[in-house]
Order: sequence, then structure tokens, then C-alpha cells
Amino acid sequence: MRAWVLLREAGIPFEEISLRFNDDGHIPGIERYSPSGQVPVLVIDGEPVWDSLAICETVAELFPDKHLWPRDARAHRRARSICAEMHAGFRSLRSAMGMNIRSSHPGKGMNPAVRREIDRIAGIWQDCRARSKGEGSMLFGAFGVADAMYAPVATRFVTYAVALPPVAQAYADAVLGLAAVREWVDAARCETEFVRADEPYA
Ligand SMILES: N[C@@H](CCC(=O)N[C@@H](CS)C(=O)NCC(=O)O)C(=O)O
Repeated sequence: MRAWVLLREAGIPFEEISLRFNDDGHIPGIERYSPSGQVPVLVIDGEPVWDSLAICETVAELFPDKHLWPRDARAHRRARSICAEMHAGFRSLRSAMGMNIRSSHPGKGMNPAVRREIDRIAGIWQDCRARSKGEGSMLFGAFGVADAMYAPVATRFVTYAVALPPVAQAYADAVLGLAAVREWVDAARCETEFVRADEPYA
């Protein structure tokens, strides 16, 4: 979702190849595209770039005019840090509240470790919005890599009906309102595949 939302929301054309997951979460055919055996992978001039953060970094570099990182150097460093924190962390949340746009599991998956991570995410969002001083509605004002990286968290908070403080909720609503996110969510709701490995609460 992250790489797709970044490209789509930034208006960068790409060809999408959709692969099906097995019940155990593996992806037959992925070896043709991705050395890691995982998605997402972006093939540029026949060469793969894999891992969502690497793809986002690459896209931002290839399209400097899109300003997908904040222009201000200090804000850029903060954006990098919160993206890395998202990418490498929040493991309790990710495992207890797996991403599942099509389903609704209010209250499922909550435990003290997940609660702490949700509070940390809400804190990051509130801090970014406070520093943006009312500019735009995204973490650093205008849409960028950080918003793409946190978009799947916003969909998780809907699936598991996680209550957020008002500023964090306003940001989640803004992300969910992005055209690219709405397009992704609408497409996810139309899916019919059931991947056992991703459905602990079904
Ligand atoms: N850190 C990687 C994680 C990629 C990842 O976990 N991909 C999962 C789907 S979301 C996958 O390809 N699973 C198939 C497998 O591991 O066999 C990223 O952000 O791109």
C-alpha cells in the first residue's frame, strides 16, 4: 500500500502487477520480480527496488519536483526518522492488528504493548501536526513519504476501531480522505481472496 499510495497520490504513472498470496502468506511467481521474495517491488529499467522504504526513497529521488520529503532540512530529518521508526518498529501493533481493510474487528488485538505503540503513533502525529502550524493536513503540511508510510496504520485504526485523540484522529481522517488511499481502500473492499495467514480473527 505504501509505495502504491506514494506513486498514485504524487501522480507518477506506473504499471501494476498484482500477485496472489497463498494461504501461508507466500506469493507464487514473486521470484521473477523480487530478490527478497516479498512485495512491494518496483522494477525500474529492468532493475528491482524492493522494500517499501527503499522504493519511497527512490521515487522521491527520481522525482525531486514532487517534493515528497519536506523542503526544510530539519523537517526532512524528522520525516526520515519517523519513517524509519514506522518501518522497523511497531511490531506488537502489526502482529496483533494485522492490516485488513475488508474486515471489521472492533476491540480485537488490543493489549498493553499495542496500546503503548498506538500512543506513540498518536504522539508522532500530534507532534508533526503541531510543528506544521496548521499548514495543509498532512504530517509535514503537504503529502509526502511520511504520509504514505503511515497510511496503513490509519486503515488499521478503522478496522480495529481504535479511538485517537482529536488531532491524531483529524490526521487519520485526512490520510483516509486522500484520493489514492480511497482508491486503494475501495479496491481492497472488492477483493474476494481469503488468506488464512492474515485472518487471525476470522
Ligand atoms: N519491510 C518490507 C516488508 C515486506 C513484506 O512483509 N511483504 C509481505 C506482504 S506485506 C510479503 O511479501 N509476504 C510474502 C512472503 O513473505 O512470502 C517492506 O516494507 O517492503
